[in-house]
Amino acid sequence: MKVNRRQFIKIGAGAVGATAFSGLTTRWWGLDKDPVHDPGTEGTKVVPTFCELCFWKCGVLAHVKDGRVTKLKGNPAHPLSRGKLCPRGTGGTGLLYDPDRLKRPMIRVEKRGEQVFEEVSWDAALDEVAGKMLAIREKHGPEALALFTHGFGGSWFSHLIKAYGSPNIAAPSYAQCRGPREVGYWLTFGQGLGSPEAIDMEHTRCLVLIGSHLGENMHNTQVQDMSRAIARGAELVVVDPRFSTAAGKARYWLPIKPGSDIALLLAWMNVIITEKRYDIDYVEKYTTGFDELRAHVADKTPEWAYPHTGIEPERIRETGRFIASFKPASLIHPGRRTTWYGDDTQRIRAMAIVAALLGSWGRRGGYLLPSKMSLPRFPYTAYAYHPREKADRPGSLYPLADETLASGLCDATIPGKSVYDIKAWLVYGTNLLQSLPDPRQTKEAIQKLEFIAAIDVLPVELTGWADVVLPESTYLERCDDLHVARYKEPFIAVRQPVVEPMYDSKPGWWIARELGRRLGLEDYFPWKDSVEYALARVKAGGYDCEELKRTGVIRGKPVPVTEEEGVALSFATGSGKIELYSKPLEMLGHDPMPVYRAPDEPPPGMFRLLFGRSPVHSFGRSTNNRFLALADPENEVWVNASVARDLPGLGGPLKSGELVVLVNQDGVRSQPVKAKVTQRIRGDCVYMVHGFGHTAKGLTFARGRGASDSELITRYKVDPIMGGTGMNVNFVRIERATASTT
Ligand SMILES: Nc1nc2c(c(=O)[nH]1)N[C@H]1C(S)=C(S)[C@@H](COP(=O)(O)OP(=O)(O)OC[C@H]3O[C@@H](n4cnc5c(=O)[nH]c(N)nc54)[C@H](O)[C@@H]3O)O[C@H]1N2
Ligand SMILES: Nc1nc2c(c(=O)[nH]1)N[C@H]1C(S)=C(S)[C@@H](COP(=O)(O)OP(=O)(O)OC[C@H]3O[C@@H](n4cnc5c(=O)[nH]c(N)nc54)[C@H](O)[C@@H]3O)O[C@H]1N2
Ligand code: SF4
Ligand SMILES: [Mo]
Repeated sequence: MKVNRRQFIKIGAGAVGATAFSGLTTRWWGLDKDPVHDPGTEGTKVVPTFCELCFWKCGVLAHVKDGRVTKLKGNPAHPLSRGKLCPRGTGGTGLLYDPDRLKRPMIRVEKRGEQVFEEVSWDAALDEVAGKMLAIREKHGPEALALFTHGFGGSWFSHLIKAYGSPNIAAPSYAQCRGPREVGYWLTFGQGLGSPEAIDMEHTRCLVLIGSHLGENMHNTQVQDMSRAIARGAELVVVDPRFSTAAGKARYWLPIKPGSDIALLLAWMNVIITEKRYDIDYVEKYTTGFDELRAHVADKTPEWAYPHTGIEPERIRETGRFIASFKPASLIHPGRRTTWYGDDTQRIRAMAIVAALLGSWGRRGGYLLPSKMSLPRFPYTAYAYHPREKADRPGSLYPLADETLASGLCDATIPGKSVYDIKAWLVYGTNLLQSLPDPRQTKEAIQKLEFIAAIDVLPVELTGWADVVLPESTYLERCDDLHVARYKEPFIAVRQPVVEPMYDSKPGWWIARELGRRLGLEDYFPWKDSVEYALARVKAGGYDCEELKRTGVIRGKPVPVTEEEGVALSFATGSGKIELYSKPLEMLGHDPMPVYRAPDEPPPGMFRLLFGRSPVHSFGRSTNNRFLALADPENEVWVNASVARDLPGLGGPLKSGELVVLVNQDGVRSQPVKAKVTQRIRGDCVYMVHGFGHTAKGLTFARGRGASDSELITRYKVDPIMGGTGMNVNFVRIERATASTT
């Protein structure tokens, strides 16, 4: 689609706003009343729905005029958007009208990965997929098929695959994202955080961000809460090897040596305990293992932590005291993508233990106790019982993992690596070649498959390797299941079709049902369409369907969420208390309390590769979005300014804007990418935004723009507690791009 001049100017203004963000402005960019990305005009029809540009699910008011979506605004009635969207959400029309969208079903005609397909009818494509699924079930059993799924529409396919009989369903949002966090908090407090996290950033007096880079990570509600808290005078402490956007707002920025957070956290515990700055009554009443913890950290002084973390003892002492002075309204943000170094569950445990010492779990300004509205499930035939264990962790290697490991299912596809082999993949809404570590290994696994089908909206790297590609309608063209949120304010939200599906795309519910019919599973799809399905659930729950359609959301009654509001704190751990000392970890042969072990040092001349988010992009899913690309068309590699002056082998100082190639420890070379020479990062690491450097032919805009961190992540450290893949363990050297590499 062409972007007209007016839109361009408005979006261009957004890019200016982005630069100003880290400066003096107190308004968080992109969440202002007049969203900078707002490209369009008022509609003659406004349809409430919810966003899928990321997984946060903000409420959207979609304006429609003459059959086109003209503007996306935040729904004021929706607890996650409160009338505002993040820049990605406002730019959602850039996906709907992306000229590169998958338009028709396709069957591969050349070798896998060559990206040569033939367009076919839906009947031909569905017959092919169902035929292969029946053959796999016949030959190897249903569990030989794995479903990889990410995104809200994936629920239809999870249902299909459970009915088909496979337990192997996984998303990269667990073992590659928040898995260690869920397990670390669950081990400590008996409960994970889930999504959206119920944390009271709005009322916190001191927010501590350990790597979490809110402001670049644009989870809308949290950015709004952080912005309000700061406007109210709340303090911010940021621990990050890089001067993040949030660091620009912070009282303290601690430029920690990558991978040494456990040392800092142990030293904070030392200060808080030896100086009796913890919440004595809370610790007495609710925790177990305090004496062991006190002994464990007795020698973990700030002086001990200094050489590990690079943070001066006085700074550690001062910040430890500072954070404790706001207890219990002192919030250690739990983070989200916590798969960093392989010791991640232990780092999260250390964060949770500090939170417990501060008494902030279940307290105002700390962690809230969320609830969910009750909504009956649709009455389906029960799934048949299948006795085989999941293939992702043979012999229950990671008994504490509470979801399936996507990386484990990929491993199990290489013959002989698991209790049985995975032979076929169905991939819904996840670009595994960018989201699983070591894409070389993912390709090797794909080559072993008897069959692979992908359901996506864009021709990404992964769909290029599929045998059959099924084009889904975007979130603005379909209705999905209801979002029943477990949150501080419980609510139920609906995704309604805003416009008719474009091209020959079909909504996921239809694709799943049509496959179900061909597999003899029609009993599991006893509804006409997803609207009938959703309304049946709403009616069964006793809620008002008309209200939901009109406003997009039904809000539950406010319930108490803190001890101050009358909730009696209880903990679903073995001891019924907050476990500072973890017996389950001890029984499984792990450290019962976090122990610091130094990560490997970068080899001489190399730098640790770190990565994160652009405020206007979601992973690789939005880098082909022409609207969002106007604000951020390509990524850059952040290189420390002092280091850039004297890089080995470069024959002269490196300047911002020069093209470089990163070469990792295994000799893998990145695409050429611009250097950003800056004081805002430590000298032992480099940093880039994830999701660029696409190679898929069909992404005519994003292809070849910037570099891909994923290509360089050929190594990872597996978390021995839950199987997460720590991905911050790769090193790169920097070469100037030569004519032959550009
Ligand atoms: N190297 C590296 N790896 C990472 C990360 C990283 O930062 N660096 N981050 C990790 C994290 S935190 C996460 S959560 C995961 C995320 O991993 P993924 O979920 O794989 O994220 P994306 O790469 O955005 O892939 C999403 C895919 O969904 C498609 N899609 C978008 N909307 C729809 C839709 O409505 N329907 C369908 N069917 N498809 C749709 C997009 O076109 C794209 O192909 O990756 C993890 N892996
Ligand atoms: N705009 C936007 N927002 C998003 C997303 C998106 O794609 N785009 N994705 C969403 C998803 S699924 C997730 S999981 C989150 C991810 O966002 P977060 O959970 O906030 O961040 P991470 O990816 O874990 O970490 C990135 C930050 O950690 C710092 N870091 C790296 N190594 C270390 C270390 O050793 N110690 C410390 N203290 N810091 C370190 C990096 O410099 C960087 O600032 O973002 C969410 N929000
Ligand atoms: S945070 Fe942004 S991209 Fe994510 S759901 Fe909300 S508006 Fe959409
Ligand atoms: Mo994530």
